Amino acid sequence: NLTFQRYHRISDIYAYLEYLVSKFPSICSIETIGTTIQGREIKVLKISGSNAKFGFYIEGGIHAREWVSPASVAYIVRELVEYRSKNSFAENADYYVSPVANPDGYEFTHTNSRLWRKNRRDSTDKSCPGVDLNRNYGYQWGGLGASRQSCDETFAGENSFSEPETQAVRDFLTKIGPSVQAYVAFHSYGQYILYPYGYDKVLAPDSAVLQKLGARIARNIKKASKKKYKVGNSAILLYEASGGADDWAKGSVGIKYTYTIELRDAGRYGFLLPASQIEATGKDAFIAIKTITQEIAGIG
Ligand code: 0X9
Ligand code: ZN
Repeated sequence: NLTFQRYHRISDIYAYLEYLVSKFPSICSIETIGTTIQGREIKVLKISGSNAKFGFYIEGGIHAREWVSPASVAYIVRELVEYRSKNSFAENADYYVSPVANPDGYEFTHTNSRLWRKNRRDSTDKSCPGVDLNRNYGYQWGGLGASRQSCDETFAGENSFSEPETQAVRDFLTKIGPSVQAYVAFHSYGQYILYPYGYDKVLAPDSAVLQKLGARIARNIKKASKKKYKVGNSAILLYEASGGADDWAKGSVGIKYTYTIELRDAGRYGFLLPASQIEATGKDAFIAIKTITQEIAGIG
């Protein structure tokens, strides 16, 4: 069992997933979708709905230092599994939850360097390791806001999908296929609800739907916690950045309800969000998942 009073190592997070499978075997199962450069497993927890009409992919921890992301995703998992009886909306979907999309980087922020962002790929010159996994996806890869230089924080990699972590997600989503209707990636910080595209100031044909639903999420969060989240196109509201998981999910896989959500805070603590704010931030994240599920299921 996990406490939400502190941040956890990946072994604790994975042990929690295993515990849920042992305690709730009829709804929970784990798939290892890949292995990192340093040999760590990339795990996805499937939470099956009794009346599932669509799949919902939830990604956390692609950026190593954004600790409140895996913590909030674990909080969502607890709501969907352990508190399932009061969250019956969840029966409408099969959730595929990847709490730590960048295990090597996440562990490195615990053991070596708290503000590390990328994975731990050794670069050719060895001096600057790491690829920004959220610049390594294959939709408009290598464009604006992505670097070709390994020393940069936004290094896109030698090629699109050069990294085992992004390959794993690509292959898994390709396999589970068109049933998936929602993809949410949790990041920090800034309190933004962002929708594609991010590679340039380009809107998808259905962006008005995403803006409207994003505004509903923000309203529901504000009602519950008083916190304000800004809603908008990611390139316009934040900055252009190509090769993101969200753009690929939307543009290549065709997942309609694709968002990147930057969780708390608005800048005071930034990546170093105190653990005392995990619960409240997890609640924001859970409200987003609930609101999107209700919209797709038509029970909003
Ligand atoms: O730059 C990013 O990858 C995300 N912001 S963060 O501060 N957490 O690093 C935003 C990504 C938005 N999506 C795309 N640009 N595709
Ligand atoms: Zn991030």
